[in-house]
Amino acid sequence: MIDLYTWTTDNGYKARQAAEESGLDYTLKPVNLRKKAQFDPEFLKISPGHKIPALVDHDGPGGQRVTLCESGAILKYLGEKSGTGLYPDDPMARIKVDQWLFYGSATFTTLAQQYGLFWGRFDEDVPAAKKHYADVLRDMFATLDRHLADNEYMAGAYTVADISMYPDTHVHGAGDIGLDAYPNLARWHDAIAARPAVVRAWEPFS
Ligand SMILES: N[C@@H](CCC(=O)N[C@@H](CS)C(=O)NCC(=O)O)C(=O)O
Repeated sequence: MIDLYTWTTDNGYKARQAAEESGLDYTLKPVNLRKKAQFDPEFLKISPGHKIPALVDHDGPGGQRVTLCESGAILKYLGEKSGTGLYPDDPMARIKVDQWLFYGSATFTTLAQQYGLFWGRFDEDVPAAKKHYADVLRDMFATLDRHLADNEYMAGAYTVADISMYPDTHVHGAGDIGLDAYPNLARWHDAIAARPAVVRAWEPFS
């Protein structure tokens, strides 16, 4: 059984989507970031940098207990453990999945979060930063749109690479940036949004 520590943020939804797609048994453990629950000493043992998502797998490799943080590592772990092809076995297929999974974790979400910070959460109005991150987000949307013109998904079949970029595309595609200028990205987004596992992953905590 897996305990999945998460909250209603982009990285949190990535982990929930991967857990739902994996078909593995898991228990949702909400970590209320508004109440600073990520600083609970017990949670810090799992996620030393006080960030969701994180997981505990009580039946990891060799039956051992595994703790893991970082959404990219969690997506890869769940994809690999599930044997569903979400993280493929074929070394050639993995190379491109890794490329886009790292892009999603290290570049896309990290920069999209700065857009969200300056446009939605910063008390001070900083026009230069707002313009910079809006340009950066549009450039990343254009990058994905060009790639998806010739590819159904980011790296062959539907994989954790797609999961790593869906939440920020979903959130910002519904906002001021929109998806109208990015038809291939919109097609990809809508196909993923329709997946039953994705619908379940975005349901409110019960
Ligand atoms: N690189 C990390 C980033 C995780 C992250 O930024 N988590 C945020 C929510 S999306 C968080 O837990 N923030 C709370 C904090 O930093 O105290 C990942 O991909 O998992």
